[in-house]
Amino acid sequence: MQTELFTSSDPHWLGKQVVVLPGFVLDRFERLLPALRQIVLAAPFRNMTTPGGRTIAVRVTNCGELGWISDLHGYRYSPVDPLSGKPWPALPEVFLELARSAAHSAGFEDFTADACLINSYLPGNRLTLHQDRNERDFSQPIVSVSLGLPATFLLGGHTRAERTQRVALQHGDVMVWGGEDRLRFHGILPLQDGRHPVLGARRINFTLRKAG
Ligand code: MD6
Ligand code: FE
Repeated sequence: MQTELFTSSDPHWLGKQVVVLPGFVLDRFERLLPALRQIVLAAPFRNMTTPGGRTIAVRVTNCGELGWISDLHGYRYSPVDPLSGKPWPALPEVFLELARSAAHSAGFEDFTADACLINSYLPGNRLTLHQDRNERDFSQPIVSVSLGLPATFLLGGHTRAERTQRVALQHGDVMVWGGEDRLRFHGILPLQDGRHPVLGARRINFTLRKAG
């Protein structure tokens, strides 16, 4: 089982400032999982609504000083979980260290995340092409961690119409992107059915950001 072998291989550059670090989190997974469980107990996964009134199929939660939210008033960051009225759970040390070290591997020094958006996908769920532009400072990278079922990530260009490349993301992979690639369109194809030995029939992605 890959989670026991801690298999990782060479970085795979998809653009000037987008890189996949295969298996980068595998040796931290045992510490990461209990931290993730604690977060989800305090701030459960939930479906949010788009500003247009549609339900977002992928369920989300957050940790950190700021959490990404969406409702009829728009997409934005909030220091408070709207479900509980309380601050989001703190960013665990293992997340912060992972973010800093993955960013460093991609050439971004001194990255300090203050927000972490956690997505939970069930088979069939997809994420349509979008840009991440609710953060204040686009010079800061985003560190994205994939756990559970594999997914196909679509990496596009700076306009929605540009062609996309397909990137296979496996359990334990980390993608880091920033700089000139920070505002590229991207999405996730519908999740294929399957079962991960630890996480079951789902994929969890979390993205570490400097939002404020
Ligand atoms: C996902 N990721 O992998 C969705 N956004 O499930 C994202 O939307 C994303 O991976 C910004 C930066 C990195 C990402
Ligand atoms: Fe995104």
